[in-house]
Amino acid sequence: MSKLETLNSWHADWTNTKAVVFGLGISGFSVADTLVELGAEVIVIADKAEDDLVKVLEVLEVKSFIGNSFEENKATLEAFAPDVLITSPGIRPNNELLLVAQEHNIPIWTDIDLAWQVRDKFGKPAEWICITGTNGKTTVTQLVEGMLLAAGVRASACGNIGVPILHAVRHPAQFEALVVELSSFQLHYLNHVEPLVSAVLNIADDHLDWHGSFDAYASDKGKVYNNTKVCCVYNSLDQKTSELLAQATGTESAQAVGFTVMTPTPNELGWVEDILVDRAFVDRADIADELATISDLVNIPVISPHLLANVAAAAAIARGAGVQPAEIRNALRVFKLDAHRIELVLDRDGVRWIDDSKATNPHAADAALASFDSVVWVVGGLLKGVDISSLVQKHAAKLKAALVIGLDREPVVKALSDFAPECQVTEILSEPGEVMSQVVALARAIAVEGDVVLLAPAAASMDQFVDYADRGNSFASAVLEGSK
Ligand code: UMA
Repeated sequence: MSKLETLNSWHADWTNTKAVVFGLGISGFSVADTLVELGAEVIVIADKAEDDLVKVLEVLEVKSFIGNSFEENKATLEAFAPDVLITSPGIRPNNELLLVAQEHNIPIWTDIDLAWQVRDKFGKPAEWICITGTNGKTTVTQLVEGMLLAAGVRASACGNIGVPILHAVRHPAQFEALVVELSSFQLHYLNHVEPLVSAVLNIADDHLDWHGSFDAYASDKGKVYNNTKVCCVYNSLDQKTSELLAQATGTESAQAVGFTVMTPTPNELGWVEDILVDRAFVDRADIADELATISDLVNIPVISPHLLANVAAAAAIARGAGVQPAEIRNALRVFKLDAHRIELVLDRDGVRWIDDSKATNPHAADAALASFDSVVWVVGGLLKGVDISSLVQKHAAKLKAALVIGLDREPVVKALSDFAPECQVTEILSEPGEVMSQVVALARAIAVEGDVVLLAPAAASMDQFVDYADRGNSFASAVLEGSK
């Protein structure tokens, strides 16, 4: 048995283990901190890092090597000769230092793998419910957490959602269930975990520059299904998700359950008009259980088709984890969406101003555009190697105007001129700090009663904003500022 294989418990002897933590962001710091608590010998290598984190590492007596050249990092890695390298998920697989680690047969983990090994800190480990997909991951993760809490299960949402999974594993609340949002990056590096329930919500082009191709991206997402114990949830209207499930291994004992926004067939959850119906977790194929109705979503101002899909997916996952119908309804009644998800900023003079800054890829923007009829569209940013043409083509008829922001404007403008010739297109050339005030001033001159001014950029935000939240806040401030 190799040394790493013996390190399959919080209570194993980690004291003679040498680990390199590569990357010092949210997850890298949680890994270093955990390894110190376990007694391992740790060094941290990162291209950049916040000063505060580096200072805390000094207090923990962890050596860090920040901003060094590749040659220096290589020498550091080789001299230290670690048993394992734990990378931050955002670091690309073709990173030179990761390639060196591979050449030396040093296993590569992320925080998710370490969390799996040490999940028994408080005795009986929490069950893991693992959720991925191109869009809707965070909403579904939050919905499932709410449904488990409504059922009286001590549950915590964690992972890509922003709470490092090691925080949840080490939390004194001793959670019984972890609802783990997994990104394609985390799944790319994932070794072996055994979820109670797993789900791929949908697959569309995203992060193609990181993964190299759509097939590589999709197959990394599909790893979430491997070794699932009880239930694998797929999207009945997205064939790719069921294909990924068919390719998964170790799922023999798991029930395959589909979700849909249409009328469900046996083994599916879906919507019959405004009723959420379960035809999977019932005693006979000809029985359908009513779980909730649209009117239970009292705190959601804009009910979009993708929200209904997310609710059906969450209900399927929660039912798979043993949550009863009444508890699902109770959770839906109190559920609120996070900010920047088809959020109504202002409804004035018949014009609705909507912030869907979370639409960081065309698939997410598609869901937002599908929710409205006549749109002044705020679009653009970093396209991440993804083609926007089919999105423009699909919604051309409802695009009254497009205000194109961001770095990658050229392909957006081209797609609009090729596929939406009627759409009035304006490129926004302002300095980053001025972008949204110019956008709002132009939109105000164009939009009339019945129109929606929709920030759904189909692109990442980091070229002009800190993140999607900053982009959404900047839009909302400009809208509200001008409306005074
Ligand atoms: N770094 C390098 N070299 C590089 C890249 C990064 O040294 O080439 C180092 C730097 O020290 C940097 C750190 O790595 O500070 C950043 O690591 P990271 O990008 O992996 O980010 P973390 O701060 O560790 O946050 C990660 C997730 N980020 C990414 O996957 C990009 C967070 O998801 C997640 O919430 C967090 O772990 C806790 O699990 C964010 C995200 O944007 C929300 N995810 C993407 C998405 O949802 O689309 C995948």
